[in-house]
Amino acid sequence: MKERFKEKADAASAEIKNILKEHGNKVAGEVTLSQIYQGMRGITGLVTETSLLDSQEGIRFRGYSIPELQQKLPKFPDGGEQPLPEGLFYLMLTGDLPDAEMAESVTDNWMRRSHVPNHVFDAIDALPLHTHPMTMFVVGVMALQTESTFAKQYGEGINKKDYWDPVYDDAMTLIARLPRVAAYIYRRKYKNNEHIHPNGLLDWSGNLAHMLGYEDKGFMELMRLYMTIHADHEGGNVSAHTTHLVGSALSDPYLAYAAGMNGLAGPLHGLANQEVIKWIFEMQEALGTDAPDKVQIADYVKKTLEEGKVVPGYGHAVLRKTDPRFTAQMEFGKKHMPDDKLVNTVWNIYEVVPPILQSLGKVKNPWPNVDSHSGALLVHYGMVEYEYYTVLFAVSRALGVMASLIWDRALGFPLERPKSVTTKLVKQWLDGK
Ligand code: AMX
Repeated sequence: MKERFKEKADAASAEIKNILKEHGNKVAGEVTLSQIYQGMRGITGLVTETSLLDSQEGIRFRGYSIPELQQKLPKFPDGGEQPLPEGLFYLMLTGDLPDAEMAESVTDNWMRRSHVPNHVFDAIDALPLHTHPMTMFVVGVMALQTESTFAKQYGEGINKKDYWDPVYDDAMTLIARLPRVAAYIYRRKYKNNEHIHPNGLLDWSGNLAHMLGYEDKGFMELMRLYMTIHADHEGGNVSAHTTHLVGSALSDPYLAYAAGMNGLAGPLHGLANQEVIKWIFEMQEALGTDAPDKVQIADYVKKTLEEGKVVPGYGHAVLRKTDPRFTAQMEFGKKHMPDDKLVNTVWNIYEVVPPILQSLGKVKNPWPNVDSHSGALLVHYGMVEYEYYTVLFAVSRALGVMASLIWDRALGFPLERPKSVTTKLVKQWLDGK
C-alpha cells in the first residue's frame, strides 16, 4: 500500500504543480460578507482528496457512494456482508479499490502495530471515572504521542520531501492502536475495569467489537458498517478541518488527530450521536412509553424547539437531503432488527421531524444526518451507554483524517493561515475607505 501510495502521490504532485503553473490565477469563487460572519459556509478553501460531499447525493469516497462501497469493498471471510474499513482506508489512500488480499494485508499490518504501551492506560486511569469517554479518549491519544516517529525524525532534521513517510508510519500505528484504547475506556468506565485481550484472528472492527465485549456476529457487522460510513465527510467539517489545520503546523499525526477529536466531541458535530439517544430516552420517560406514536413525537419535537434547543440528528451544514449514512443504517436495521421498538421510534421520528423543521422556515436541511440513527442500533445489541458513542465515531474518523494527513504532507501543503478581519475594518470597507 505504501509503494502504491507513493507512486500515486508523486503523479498527483506533478499534476497539481502543472495545474497551478497554468491556472494558478483562475478565480475559484466569490466571498460575501455573510459568509465571513457565518461560519464560512460554501467557501471553497481546501483540497481533500479522500472524499467529496454533494449536497443532494451525500458522500462519495474516491467517487464511490456508500451502496457502491458495500458492493465493491472486500468483506470479512466468514460470510460478512458489510465492507471492511481496512479496504476503505486503502481506497482513500491510494484511490484504488483493493482486492481481498490487499485489505487483509492492511488488517495484518494494523494487528502487528496494535500494541499499546502501558503508560497510555496509566494516563487514562489517572482520570476520575466520571470523566467523559471522549476526554479519556483524547488523553489516551495524547499519551500515545510519545511514540511519534514524525516528531522524532523532525527533531533529527528530516528533509521536508520525506515528511510523508513518518507521517504514514504514525498514521498507521495510531489507527492500529485506537481500538484497544477505545475498548479500554469502555471496559474501565462501564464494565468494572474487566478488560478483554485482543483476538488476532479478527479484523480491525471485529476485534474492536470483541474487546468491547460484544461477540455477536451482528454487532461485528454493525461495527464494520459503522467504521466505514463515519470515516470521512470531505475536508471542511470540524474534525477533518481541525486535523488538517493542526497538521499544517507540522504537529505530528497524534497531536493533529487529538485536536480534531476535541472538535468531534462538540454536540453540533460528533457528540450529536449521544444527544440523539439521550433525547429519545428523555422523550420516552416524559411520555411514559417506550413506543411513542407519531402524534406524541410531534408534540415532543415542538416542545424541544420551544425550549430553544435543536433536534439532535437533524440538519447539516452541507447536505440538503437524507444522509445516505442514515439510509445505510436504516437498511441494516430493516434486515437485522425490523421489530426493535427503539429503532422503529427512530423511523417514526424520521417521518415526523422534517415537516416540522421545514415549517420553521429557517432550517436549511430538515433531513436526518448520520447521528440520528447510529445509537439505536448500538442499543439493540446492548450498548446503552450513550456517552460512549462519540468514541466509536472518533475511531472511525481516524481513517479519513489520517489518510488525508498523509496526502497533505506528500503534496507538501503549507501552513494554513486564512486572513481574518475586524468589524471596524469591515465598516471601513463599507464606507469605501
Ligand atoms: N433543530 C432545530 N433547529 C435547527 C436544526 C435542528 N436540527 N438545524 C438547524 N437549525 C436552526 C439553526 O440552529 C439555525 O437557527 P438560528 O438561525 O436561530 O441560529 C437555523 O436553523 C439555520 O441553521 P442551518 O443553516 O440550517 O444549519 P447550520 O449549517 O448552521 O448548522 C448543524 C448545521 C448540523 C449544526 C445544525 O443543523 C444542528 O444544530 N443540528 C443538530 C445537531 C446535529 O445533529 N449535529 C450533527 C451534524 C452531523 C455531524 O457533524 N456529525
